[in-house]
Amino acid sequence: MGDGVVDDPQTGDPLPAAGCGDGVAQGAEPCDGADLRGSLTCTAFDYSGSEAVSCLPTCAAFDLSSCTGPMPTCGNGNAQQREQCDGSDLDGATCVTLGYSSGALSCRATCSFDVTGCTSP
Ligand SMILES: [Ca+2]
Ligand SMILES: [Ca+2]
Repeated sequence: MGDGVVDDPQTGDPLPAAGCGDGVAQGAEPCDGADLRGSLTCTAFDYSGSEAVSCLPTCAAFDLSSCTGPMPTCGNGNAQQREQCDGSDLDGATCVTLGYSSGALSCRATCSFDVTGCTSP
């Protein structure tokens, strides 16, 4: 107490500082490593396949690259509902907004972000 470190109210032990890569989704992070704020599968994002969802290394968005099966509205060029993107419509996202330093963000045929063109921080 009083040392500027947030203590766990249950145990009194210092909590790890918030940040990406500590494996705990805090603050604005939708996910961090294996912490997805719950057990999520692709069906939660309207895919028909029930593969497991993972997290981008930047903690800025879910990694839906493993998701298969059509989304009801994927392919019409308009990112809507649970689609991260659709065709050339990236819904305003860029590599930078996803936590990368630069690069060209693209969209998979399955309407999830393709960050392979992004440069890591
Ligand atoms: Ca974190
Ligand atoms: Ca769409």
